[in-house]
Amino acid sequence: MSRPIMNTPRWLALGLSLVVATFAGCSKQSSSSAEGGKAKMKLGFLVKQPEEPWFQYEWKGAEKAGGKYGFDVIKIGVPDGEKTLAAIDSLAANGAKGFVICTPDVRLGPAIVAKSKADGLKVITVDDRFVGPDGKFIEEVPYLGMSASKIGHASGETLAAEMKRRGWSYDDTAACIVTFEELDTARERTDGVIAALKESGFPADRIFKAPQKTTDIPGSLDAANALLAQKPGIKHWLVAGMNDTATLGAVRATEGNGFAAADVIGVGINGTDCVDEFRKASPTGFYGSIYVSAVQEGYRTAEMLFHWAHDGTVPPLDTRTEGQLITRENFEQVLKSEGVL
Ligand code: FCA
Repeated sequence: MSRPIMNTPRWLALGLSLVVATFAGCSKQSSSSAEGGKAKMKLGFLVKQPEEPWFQYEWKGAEKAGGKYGFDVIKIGVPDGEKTLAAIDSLAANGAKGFVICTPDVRLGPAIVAKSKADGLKVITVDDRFVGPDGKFIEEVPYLGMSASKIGHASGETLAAEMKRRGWSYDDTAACIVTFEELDTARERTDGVIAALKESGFPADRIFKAPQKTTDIPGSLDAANALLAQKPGIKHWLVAGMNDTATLGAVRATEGNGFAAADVIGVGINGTDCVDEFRKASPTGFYGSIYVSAVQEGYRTAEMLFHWAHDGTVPPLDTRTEGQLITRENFEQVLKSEGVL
């Protein structure tokens, strides 16, 4: 390399060395961290449904932690198993130290763990906990997620209280609970809703499950439509599901079947995916949501992963988050104070 430069005219050699110096400076600058000089740590944050505001807020929280501790967050949407495994390889190729994941399918857990081990990456699960071949949770992988049953209970209690406030009778009211029982956190939430309704005195034989095939609005709309078609003669509907999307789809189904907003009480979970709904000029059947902080979940999991990779602090294996009711009346205030809006 030195020979051609030695034979090059002085002006060109000077120009070349300037170019080399500039590039060296650039790359040093872009990879240096707040700690000074060292390459910035890279951590992945993989989510199953990047189109859901919930997951966008988790990313926001992870980036906040990255800003504080000086690491880069590599955000990847992983809607299926193939994309998940490819994303893990690409993280390893990019020099990442580990990743937080909400997997598209909890049964991918063993494959994700095996690939991460082979690639030397640390893994933390958020929201949806890995399940092993024996059907049990893979407990050695650190997990952070909702206190699902408790949050489901809060949703059911809200339905019961609002029904009471509206003075509806059990005789012409029924509950449509959109379920996705193959996912544990979802089943625990909807079981919690149903338990709370029963505890409030709501008749068990008027609580109907509507299983959704996909966890999006079309999936819950279809599920609720099928149920509504089978249950004529109901005047008022209580509607709930594992998240805002599940409840929103079912509320849309009640509208499509001719129910007025005043005859429907829908309660979601997440509190992040119902902002547009609350902002509508007139109230819909979507009454409230049990808000859980996605920003905090993203921040805390990314922070734990950073400490694990940086100083070897192994994260707690099971961390649960709490929820609070938001409605059209208080959502702006709560979400603003949480830094979501
Ligand atoms: C699951 C749901 C998300 C969110 C999260 C905490 O992954 O699909 O909407 O509720 O749990």
